[in-house]
Amino acid sequence: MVTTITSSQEAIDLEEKYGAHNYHPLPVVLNRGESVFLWDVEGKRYYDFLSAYSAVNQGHCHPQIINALIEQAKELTLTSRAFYNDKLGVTEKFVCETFGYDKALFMNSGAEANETAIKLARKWGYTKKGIEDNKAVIVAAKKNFHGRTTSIISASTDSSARKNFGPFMPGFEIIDYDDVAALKKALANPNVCGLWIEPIQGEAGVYVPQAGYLKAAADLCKQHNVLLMMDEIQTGIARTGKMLASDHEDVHPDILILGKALSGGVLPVSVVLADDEIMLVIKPGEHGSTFGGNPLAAAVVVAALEVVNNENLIENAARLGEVFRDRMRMLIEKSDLISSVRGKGLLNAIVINDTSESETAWNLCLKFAENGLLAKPTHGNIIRLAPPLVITEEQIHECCDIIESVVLAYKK
Ligand code: IF1
Repeated sequence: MVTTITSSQEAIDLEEKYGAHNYHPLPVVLNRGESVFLWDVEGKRYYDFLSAYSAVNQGHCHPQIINALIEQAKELTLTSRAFYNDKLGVTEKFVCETFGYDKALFMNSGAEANETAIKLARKWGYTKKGIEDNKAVIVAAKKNFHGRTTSIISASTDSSARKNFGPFMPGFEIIDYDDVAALKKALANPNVCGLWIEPIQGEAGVYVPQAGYLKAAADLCKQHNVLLMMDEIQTGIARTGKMLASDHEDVHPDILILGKALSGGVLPVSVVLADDEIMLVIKPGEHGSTFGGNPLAAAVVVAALEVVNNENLIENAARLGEVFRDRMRMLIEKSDLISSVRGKGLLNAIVINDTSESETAWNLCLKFAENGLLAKPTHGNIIRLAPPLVITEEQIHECCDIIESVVLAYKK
C-alpha cells in the first residue's frame, strides 16, 4: 500500500521505520523547491543554504533544465552504450570545449567518476609511465572526501567512513593536505601515477589551502610525470566564483572530475575529462556503466551548463561570496559564538566556538530552520553555508540577517 503523507512527522516516521539508518537528517520534510527556496509539507518556506551539497548551483527546478529533462524524456532516456545515441556526442563536445579537454567519459555519481579517475591514472601509470605491474600508487590527502565506494574509502582518513568496512584497497599513500614539502617527498616515488586532491576540501569543513598550493602541486606533478587528478565535484561549476576552483591558480588538471551541479541537481551525472594521451589508455570493454552517458543526462548537462553562463553564476558567486563573508566577519565582531568564516565564492563555512563534540552547531541549524534557513553542520562545530548561485544580493542580506539574529539570540 502507498501511504499519503499529510505531516512532516509521518514522513520522518516512515523513513525511520523502512529506510536504512545511514543518515541523520535535520527534521525538515521538503516537498517543493524553486530557485533558492524549499518548502516543507506544512507549507513553510526556507532559504536553501546547502544546495544539496552544491549540486543545485543553478537553483531548484530551474525551468530551462527541467524543460530539457522533460523534452528529452519524451523522446529517449536510455539506450545503454551498446548503441550510439544522438545526444551523447553533442554533450561530450560541449563539455570538452567548456573545460578545455580532448575527451570526456560520463558516469553517474561522483564516486563513480572518482573510481574512473583511479582506473585511468593507474592504467596510464602502467602503459605510459612504465610502472611495474600492480605497483602503482595514488597519493591522496588527509581529510579528503571523494565518495563512499570501498576503493575510495581505502584512501579516506575518516574513521566513520572506514571503520568495519575493510579490508581496504592497497595503492594509496596519504599525505597532509596543503603541505608542499609532503608533496615533494611523496611524488618523488617513481611508482606514483596520480595525485588525487580537492582544490578546497569540502567535507573537511571548507578547508581552503594556502595560495600557491595548487600551482605547486601542478608543477610538482609535471616535474615527476604524475597525473594531477582534481576532484571538483563539489567545488566546480561556478561554486567558488570561478568555473573551476583550480582556475583561481590557473591550474589545468590532467584529470578533471565533475559531478553534482553538472546536472543542476536534476539527475546523477558525473564526468571525467582528460586529453587523448591519458583518456585513450582505456579501451572498449575496460570501463563503463549502464546509465553513464545516457541521452537524458546528456540533454540535462547542456542545459545546466548553459544556465551557468546565461545567468552569470560565476560572477554572482564571486561577488556575493565577498558580501557574505563581510557580513559574517561583522557578526564575528559582535558574537563570541563564531570564531571564523572561510571559503571562496559561495562555498563557505562558519566555525562555531565550541568543541566538535558539542551540540551547538546542530542546535544552531535547528534554529536557522525555525527561522527559514536550511544548513547542516559538518564535523560537529562547522556549518557549511552554500546557497544556490542564483541568489540575489538582497536575498543574501536577508539570509545574513537570519543567521545574525539566531546567533545573537542563541543561549548555550
Ligand atoms: C553524502 C560531504 C559534501 C564530494 C567530492 C566526491 C563526492 C563528493 C569532493 C561523491 C560528495 C557529498 C556526498 C554527501 C555528502 C557530501 C559532502 F559532506 F560528505 F563531504 F558535499 F561536502 N567528491 N559529497 O564532495 O559524490 O558519489 O555522492 O555523487 O551524503 O555522502 P557522490
